[in-house]
Amino acid sequence: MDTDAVDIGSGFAGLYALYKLREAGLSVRVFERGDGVGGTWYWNRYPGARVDIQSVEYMFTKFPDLEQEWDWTELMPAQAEIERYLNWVTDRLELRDRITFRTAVRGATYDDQTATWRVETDRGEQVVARFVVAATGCLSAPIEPAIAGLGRFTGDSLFTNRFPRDGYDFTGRRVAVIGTGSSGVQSIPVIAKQAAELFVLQRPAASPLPSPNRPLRPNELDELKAQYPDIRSAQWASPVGTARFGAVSFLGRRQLTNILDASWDERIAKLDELGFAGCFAWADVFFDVEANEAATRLYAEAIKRVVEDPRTAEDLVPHYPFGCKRVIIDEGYFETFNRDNVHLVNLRRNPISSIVPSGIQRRDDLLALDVIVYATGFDAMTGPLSRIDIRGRGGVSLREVWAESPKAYLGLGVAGFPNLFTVTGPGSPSVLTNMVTSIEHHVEWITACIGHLRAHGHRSIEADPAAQDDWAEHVPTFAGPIQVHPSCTSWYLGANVPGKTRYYMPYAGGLTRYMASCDEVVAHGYQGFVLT
Ligand code: NA7
Repeated sequence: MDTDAVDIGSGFAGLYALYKLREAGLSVRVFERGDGVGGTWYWNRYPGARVDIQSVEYMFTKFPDLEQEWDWTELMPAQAEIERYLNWVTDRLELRDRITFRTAVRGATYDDQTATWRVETDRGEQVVARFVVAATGCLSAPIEPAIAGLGRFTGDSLFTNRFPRDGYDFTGRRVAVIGTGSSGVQSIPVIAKQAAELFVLQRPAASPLPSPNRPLRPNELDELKAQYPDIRSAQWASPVGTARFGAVSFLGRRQLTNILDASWDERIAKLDELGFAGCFAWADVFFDVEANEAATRLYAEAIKRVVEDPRTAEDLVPHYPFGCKRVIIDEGYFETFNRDNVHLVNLRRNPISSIVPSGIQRRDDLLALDVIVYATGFDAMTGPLSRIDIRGRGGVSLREVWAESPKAYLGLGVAGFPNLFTVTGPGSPSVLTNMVTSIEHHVEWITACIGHLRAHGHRSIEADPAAQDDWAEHVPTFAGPIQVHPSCTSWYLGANVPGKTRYYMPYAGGLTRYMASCDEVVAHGYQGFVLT
């Protein structure tokens, strides 16, 4: 063996895995395809990129000394500040020299005889390790949009999920943004301020809520730092790993009134009081499709209050249940459509036919452009690993296994793939919680598991297929009628990727309940896993 463990990726998960495994006495090699740390926060450097968790909670929670030294400047930090934080942590914890940058893992093959993995990189290096920790992230496999002629455009093509490192100056240019998920919605207001003309190419309308972001006030951070121990305890007791909600705080509050029991005037009064959030601050909206539709009608009213052109306002109303997709926060998204240089292009009415050298050909017209920005999303949760040629026992391909059924026991391990840990795999709560808190939990569980194997002389651990099936059946039971609604094309369901099995991948039962399940598995001698 060349090393005890290979850790793929150096975002929050990869860095923490490296730290914990090294602390546990393992030798670790980390491969990172970027030339810096940060993972999601390295690649997604598009204008306006920002997290929707409060800064003081979107950081590692297990370093009481270190956290006192780091100063956040905003309530919800932007990409650059998070990337700086992760670089600072990397250096403070002396992690950088274990990371091989600009090197992607291309394949990994399990050898049953030796219970080891042979990991191959795109630079031709081969490393044999007992364990592979896939800290590959949930949203790191970009989708190439299935649009004819993609490579033919002679202007600049940009992708939000691998945006140029030095930024891009849109000044004076005719720009199209394709996609109105988080990446589109966050970047559009910023690009609109620079571009000569901006065309927003919308397939489904977004349903964002205004961001409460602001600079932290003088002394505010000092006061928060003094409360860090309490904040951390509250985070770990919270089902979503965050105690100080921000953007969507009303979602966490218990609502008493049903929208379906309220008159139109009462609904409007809530809108007057809370703005966009008033559309969803009702008890029944997330559990009942009819109530959700009523909330969307109120949302249409909220849009009309902001967007001056009636046809644009109408086109911005979503046609799927609110909350089935990832909730988005925005900074001035709807207001942007009042600018003279911004044009909403409704693809439902007039779809894209192809990309042509001069721009985008739609069924009924040609958009002449200088720049196309693709904000078209990711093959979430399974994509990052399916794109690596991972071969488990008997040469079985993880890509093929997951193509049929994207499952992992506790989201952490897959039957047939011993000693491979999937830090935030399908079946983990990860993306429905504060990612950092979940990552810390998952990594600590994995580290303790490896410690147990070593202490008891085991060579391997592997999910039992029956336990994995039970877990895979259990996971979607927490998703309600809104999350799995037939009109929903969310990446949670894999519905944004043509041909992907439609299955609600993340565990929606909450982090605390999930942690209890993980503890129980351990208490019963790693029940549901086979140890050899
Ligand atoms: P999302 O949320 O998956 O959004 C991608 C958007 O791009 C969505 O509106 C898609 O429409 C649209 N899309 C995808 N392909 C096309 C084509 N071919 N033509 C037109 N429109 C298209 O990705 P984001 O990067 O914005 O956000 C991902 C997550 O990152 C987010 O949820 C946060 O957790 C952070 P569709 O819905 O597929 O019809």
